[in-house]
Amino acid sequence: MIKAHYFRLYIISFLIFLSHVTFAQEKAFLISDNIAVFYPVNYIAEKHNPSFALIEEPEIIDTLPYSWDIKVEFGEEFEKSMAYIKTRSQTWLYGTGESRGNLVKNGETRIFWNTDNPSYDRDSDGRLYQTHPWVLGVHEDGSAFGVLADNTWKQKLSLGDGIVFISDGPPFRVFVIRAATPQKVIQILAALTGKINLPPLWSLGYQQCRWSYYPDTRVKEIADTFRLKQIPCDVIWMDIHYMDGYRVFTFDPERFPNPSETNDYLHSQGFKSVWMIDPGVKKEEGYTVYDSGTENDVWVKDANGDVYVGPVWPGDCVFPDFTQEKTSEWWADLYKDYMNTGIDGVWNDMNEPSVFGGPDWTMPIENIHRGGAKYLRDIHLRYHNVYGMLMVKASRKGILDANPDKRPFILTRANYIGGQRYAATWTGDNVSSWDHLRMSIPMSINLGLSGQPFNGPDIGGFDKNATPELFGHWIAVGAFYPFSRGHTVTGSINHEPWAFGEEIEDVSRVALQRRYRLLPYLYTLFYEASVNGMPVMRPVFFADITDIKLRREEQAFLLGTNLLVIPKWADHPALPKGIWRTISLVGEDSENDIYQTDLKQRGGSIIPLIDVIQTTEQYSTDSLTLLVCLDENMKAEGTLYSDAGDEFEYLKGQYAVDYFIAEKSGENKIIITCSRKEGHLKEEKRYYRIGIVTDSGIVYSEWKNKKKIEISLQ
Ligand code: NBV
Repeated sequence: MIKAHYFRLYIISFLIFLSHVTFAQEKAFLISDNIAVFYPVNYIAEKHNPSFALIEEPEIIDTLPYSWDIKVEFGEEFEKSMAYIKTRSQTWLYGTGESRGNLVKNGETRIFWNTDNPSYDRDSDGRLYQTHPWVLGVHEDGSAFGVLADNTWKQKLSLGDGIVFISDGPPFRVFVIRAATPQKVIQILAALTGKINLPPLWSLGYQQCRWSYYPDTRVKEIADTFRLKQIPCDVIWMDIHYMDGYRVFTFDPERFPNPSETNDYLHSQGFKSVWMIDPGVKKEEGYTVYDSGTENDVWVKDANGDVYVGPVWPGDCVFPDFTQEKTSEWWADLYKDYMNTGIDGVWNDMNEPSVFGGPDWTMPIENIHRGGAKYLRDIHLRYHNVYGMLMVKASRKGILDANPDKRPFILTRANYIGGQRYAATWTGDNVSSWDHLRMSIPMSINLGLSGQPFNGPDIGGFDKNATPELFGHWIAVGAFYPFSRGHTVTGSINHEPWAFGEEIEDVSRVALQRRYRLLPYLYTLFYEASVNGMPVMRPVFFADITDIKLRREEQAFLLGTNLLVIPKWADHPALPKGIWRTISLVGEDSENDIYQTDLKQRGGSIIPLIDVIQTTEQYSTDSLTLLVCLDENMKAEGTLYSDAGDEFEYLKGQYAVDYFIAEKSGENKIIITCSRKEGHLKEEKRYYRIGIVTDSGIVYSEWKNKKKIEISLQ
């Protein structure tokens, strides 16, 4: 109640504030047929850095044509810079990155100020760990646009009447994208801000975490239990308790006396390991990371020019100033010995940066970042929202330098739009509650609609204890998040798939077996994301952009274009018209099962499956099941991307895109043809089994070592 009251007051004062401002539209240019950039008249280029969001500075091709209908007007008031974009009355708004609440963002107001926000309730203004000053708009007819404020400063976004950005920084430019479909807008955003790098295949497997598994024998026990219970899993995570007194790049001599041996053990059981690194470095002479950082003069300074000191886990800490190139190089170098212990992936946490007891739970906005050849010297207020992004950029470089032949995997909590180029993300410290389970779906979809396809929440919920029922439902859905990791807070009950009794253990096993069977399809979606920026998890309305009844659907979601995931608890979900047939992947009967999500395959599609495996180390497409769901014309098609899984040879052509097509061949017969479309990967002698998806189940053929397979339909 109180929150709602304050929110109303806030909106009223905001509207009064806006009524004082006169907006003026200024210089505008075309960058391509679909992209325009708008500059306020008082834009001073020298006050801006090279864009953090964009991969490169785009070239202007023309002035804005008169017909361009989505315009940006600028204003300034009370030392704030503003941009306003009028929207049509029937416009559905999405995006805004990591945000709680509904899928559709109309009417929302929020602050972009990366914030350590446990349980998402530290503030009522919607701030979370990341900043994506980006809004996707969809008109009634399905045509769409996107608005990107190229601005790192603390800013407010209001979606009450049109789209309004109000920034604490100097006047900023705004990019506007227009296209026939929202899918196209997302692809153009990706062309501007970059795509994910193709992740290692293992990072698509299920991952198990808690704050924290220790000592090393407990880590092994968790790994062994997965194998013993035959629950598929690829990664075990090491949270902060592995460090020696929370000093980054160290290992506790008692809990983890021999990290290489721990990693070797995990590897021998087909697991990878991910270990945490935070930005705060313990201020302690004699600690090599602190000493070398001090020697290299890498720390953020306070307003008086002294090294800024703020408390985090290890006590008093200093913070690398990643705006200086030398700092990023120094930081990257730290990963060399660290990765040598056999660590596979890195988890950058607390990188808003979070400072205990600091103003807004971070460092003072007057702190100084010194910049250098590339970036301006300026206060923290300018750089706060890109601190995490700059950190993961440097981490990625270090990890790549240490293991040049492996694809880096980094998970980050804080980021900025475009940061998908460096790291995957999760949605921070959610709660073991039904609300947060439900909210995880629109959160994840909107991150995907903001350029970050590789994301997911903590399965089971982080804070508090999950109940068996909640955990069962969460893992049933969580098996289909792009990033699929179970995690929980220190002091909570155990949250592993077997921790809630036999029934939920079975539910978890089936859910994860379904994910692993779908890996060829999932890996192909990640490949697509790395090529054109399309999200892996998509809103249902992408299935039919003309059907406005789908625009608010946020319980069900799409994986790619061919698979619809409908949680058991979805209440009257709005589903797309046309042929969508339920599929069973491991013998589950989702119609009668009380936990497993309903999976529906789109008519006209072919989905490749492998058999159930326990780890992606066993991944092979030598035997492939093709689920063929015919459309009304008895046709279907699908693709499969393959490569070696964890190196860069694919960039030199060592990959394959296979194309499958099913077509009618005479009365009651169809022919499935498999052909290689792209890539130089050596063709294996592959065995295929065709599964024809019907309304009453899947009818399987024999395994055949052929590229053309004829099937008789009953
Ligand atoms: O490192 C401990 C936790 C971690 O488990 C969690 O996932 C992060 O979001 N970390 C935050 C710091 C403590 C938060 C209370």
